[in-house]
Amino acid sequence: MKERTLILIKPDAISKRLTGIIIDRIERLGLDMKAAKVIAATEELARKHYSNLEGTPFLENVIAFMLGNFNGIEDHRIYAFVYEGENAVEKIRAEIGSTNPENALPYTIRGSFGALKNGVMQNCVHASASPLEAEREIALWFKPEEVLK
Ligand code: IDP
Ligand code: MG
Repeated sequence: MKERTLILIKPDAISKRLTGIIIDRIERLGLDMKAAKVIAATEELARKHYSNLEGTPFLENVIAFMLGNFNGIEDHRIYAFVYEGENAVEKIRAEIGSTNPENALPYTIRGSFGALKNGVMQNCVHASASPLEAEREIALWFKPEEVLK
């Protein structure tokens, strides 16, 4: 089924200059980019985005990480994309690999470039975990008119 998904290139990947290689890997999945922006997340946006982590001991570190204030990362940018295509959610989740970079298969994005640092999984990329989550997240990061039909 054709579906949409939200991809975020996180501050760790941006500071490591991995943007090009990550977009290349995503493009090779055969999905279509429908929206793109450079954004410095507000704390409010980061907390809404990661509302599923409420109550976990690592939430505050994850928020700081997403704001570009963690482990010496001094890059506050996030690159946000909407991609669309057949089974987009599953295809991109397989390409990025497991949440913990230490468990991610070596050829995945997180397995290749991620790091576990001071208790935070600096895993380069966010991708929505389900079509329902994707629609919620796309509405957080984009206005409807910013996403091509
Ligand atoms: P996902 O990014 O693979 O969908 P989620 O469980 O939604 O994984 O967690 C969101 C983000 O929170 C992860 O990408 C990672 O940066 C961080 N995170 C998740 N679980 C842990 C943990 O156990 N320790 C430290 N950071 C974590
Ligand atoms: Mg998730």
